[in-house]
Amino acid sequence: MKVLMTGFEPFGGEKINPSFEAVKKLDDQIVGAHIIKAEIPTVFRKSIETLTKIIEKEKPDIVICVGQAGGRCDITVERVAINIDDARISDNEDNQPIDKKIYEDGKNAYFSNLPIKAMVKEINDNLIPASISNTAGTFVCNHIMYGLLYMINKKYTNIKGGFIHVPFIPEQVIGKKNVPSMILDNIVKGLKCSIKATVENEKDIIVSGGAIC
Ligand code: PCA
Repeated sequence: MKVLMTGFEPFGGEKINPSFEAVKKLDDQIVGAHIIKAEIPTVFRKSIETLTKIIEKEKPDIVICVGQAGGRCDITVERVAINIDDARISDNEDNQPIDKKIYEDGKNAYFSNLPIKAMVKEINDNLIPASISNTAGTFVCNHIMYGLLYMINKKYTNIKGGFIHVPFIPEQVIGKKNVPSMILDNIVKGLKCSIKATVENEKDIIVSGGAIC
């Protein structure tokens, strides 16, 4: 079993991105699965191209992309990616698409095919806060999640794939008021729990993870 874990380059003026910092620290072997780690440019299109090349080379069974969601207080397992780029800030190569479809021939949205509820449960059972998120935003994280699920839908139907957002780590919030953070070790543990849940749950569990608003 091969699991590809990706994190992003820093963006938006940050010096580090906790997503790749955490991915880098994962063991090479988790619950018997071989873990491959990669850093993805925080750039529209190029992010999907980079991911595609790695998938073609490594042929993973599972792909979990990870990104920073500054301002969120827990680890959020994303449910859905939508077919739109709408960038509030420029990416790392000064692209700022507004209301552009990611793929003209793609569906409006694709759902993660990871066992998202089992992932959240496993993280919470290990005493780390996590929840389901029903929006990955409209920046590069939604973009790559959509690109991954488009690829899975069209070509790599055996791959299980999806996306996790992680909070800032404490060093990023020094001097910022009322901005939550999570220590890197807990983010790493959370990712490890997600891998375990994905490897061990062919089908998702049925528990509520919904939100009223
Ligand atoms: N977070 C951004 C893009 C890269 C990252 O780590 C996002 O949430 O879209």
